Amino acid sequence: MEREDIIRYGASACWIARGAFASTEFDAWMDAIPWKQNTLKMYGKEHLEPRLTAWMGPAYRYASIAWPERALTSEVSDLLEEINAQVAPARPLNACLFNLYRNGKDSMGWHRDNEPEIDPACIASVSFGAARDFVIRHRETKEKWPVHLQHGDLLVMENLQHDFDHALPKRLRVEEPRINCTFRTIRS
Ligand SMILES: O=C(O)CCC(=O)C(=O)O
Repeated sequence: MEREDIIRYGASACWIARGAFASTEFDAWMDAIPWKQNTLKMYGKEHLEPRLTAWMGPAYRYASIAWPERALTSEVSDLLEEINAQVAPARPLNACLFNLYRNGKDSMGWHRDNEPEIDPACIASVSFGAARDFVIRHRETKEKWPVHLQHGDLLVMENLQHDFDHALPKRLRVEEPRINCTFRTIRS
């Protein structure tokens, strides 16, 4: 697997393995995941998240959304095992947040994956379907690193959650759906 560095910044790193999972079929994942659209409560108002999501792993909470523990299916366990073998994080990844962007109107705003139960040492995501731009931004300097993620790409963020935010901006010309499976280590 060939690794392309996106960021090397002190102890923080982001790298990508292009097409590492390109032989995986988009439709298989579309059908295998129990997608739902959550409502986010922010400043006393409710908003539908601009994407569908699902969770497998120990109980986890972000913003106003609480995911109960849910066992990984065998397909997800197989993918997780392959990613753990390829990335070799110090503490194995054990959970997955799934995002389905139905088209380019769906998106994810600037955020960090910095909930206390997540080990920030390694977060690894795999994308299937439409190509989309993923952007990383340094929280202080505001420098940005855009990454064009395509079907089957593996993106790994190591110790990136303290100093950097990331986002998946809208791209109104994109008509096709995209799935992103973000594997994390939930500390017990
Ligand atoms: O869809 C993506 O590539 C980004 C997903 C993401 O930022 C997240 O799940 O925290």
